[in-house]
Amino acid sequence: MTSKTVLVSGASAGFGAAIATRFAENGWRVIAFARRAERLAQLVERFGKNRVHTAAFDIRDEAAMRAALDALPESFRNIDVLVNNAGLALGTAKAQDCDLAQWKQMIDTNVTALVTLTRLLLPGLIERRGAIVNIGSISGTYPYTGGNVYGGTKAFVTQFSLGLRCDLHGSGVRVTSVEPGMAETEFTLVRTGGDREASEKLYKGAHPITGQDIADTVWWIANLPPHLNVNRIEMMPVSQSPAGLQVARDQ
Ligand code: NDP
Ligand code: 8X3
Repeated sequence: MTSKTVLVSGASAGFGAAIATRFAENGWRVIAFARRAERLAQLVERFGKNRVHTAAFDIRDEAAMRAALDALPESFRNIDVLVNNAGLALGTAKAQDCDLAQWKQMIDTNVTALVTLTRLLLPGLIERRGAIVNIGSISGTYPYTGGNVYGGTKAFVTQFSLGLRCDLHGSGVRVTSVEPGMAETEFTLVRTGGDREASEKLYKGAHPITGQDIADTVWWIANLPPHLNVNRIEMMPVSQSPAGLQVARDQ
């Protein structure tokens, strides 16, 4: 059993819950962040307070983030691995029809909160020659109609991850951007404002990526020998592939 510590943002559902569970099952101490306290409490019920520490707050709230980090119990303070997973897509409308407030929420969550948490943890990660795993998306590489700002935030995550690699050169800190395609989580429920039918329809018969698949990947990355850095991983379900360009013609 290891005595290492991982911090997982967005650990109340989907990828984050699966990642937190995988690390806790394998003896790591897990710090789990998200807004829904009752979901985070399930991790504590399962693994106990010595293994899992939770903090329920909105990751867009920098003061709350700082307070949560300041309040970490002594045994959880030495974070070895940061998994920047909290994030969301809101809406699928074309840019010209989008709600500006939703765009700002995606940027605040997927970009601003991610860089804030990273910046606050960098000194400790450098001290411990730790690792950062950022959850990007194929939407940051392959644009699709209605992906607009969501895809933009994920392109940022990929490029920020690569930039961190440059800045952390020689520090021993590893940085990986994990960029999944279609995965069945609460993602589409959130994106559609709770439309369960739309969510089920999207994933039906597609054999999408699962939270377990992502947990396997992050677990593998975190446990690689210290001389190896996986820069980027792009993954899709076999059923999904990129689909070409569109042409608007004169009528
Ligand atoms: P889920 O909706 O299942 O989980 C999202 C997690 O992020 C939840 O734990 C949620 O917690 C947390 N979160 C969202 N907003 C906030 C906030 N303001 N403050 C704190 N926590 C927040 O989706 P996924 O597991 O699919 O998504 C995880 C990551 O994976 C996201 O970054 C997403 O963009 C990315 N991704 C998802 C793909 C997919 O197809 N599912 C594919 C590629 C990437 P709570 O609501 O309790 O706050
Ligand atoms: C989620 C994958 O293709 O729905 O990031 O944007 S996709």
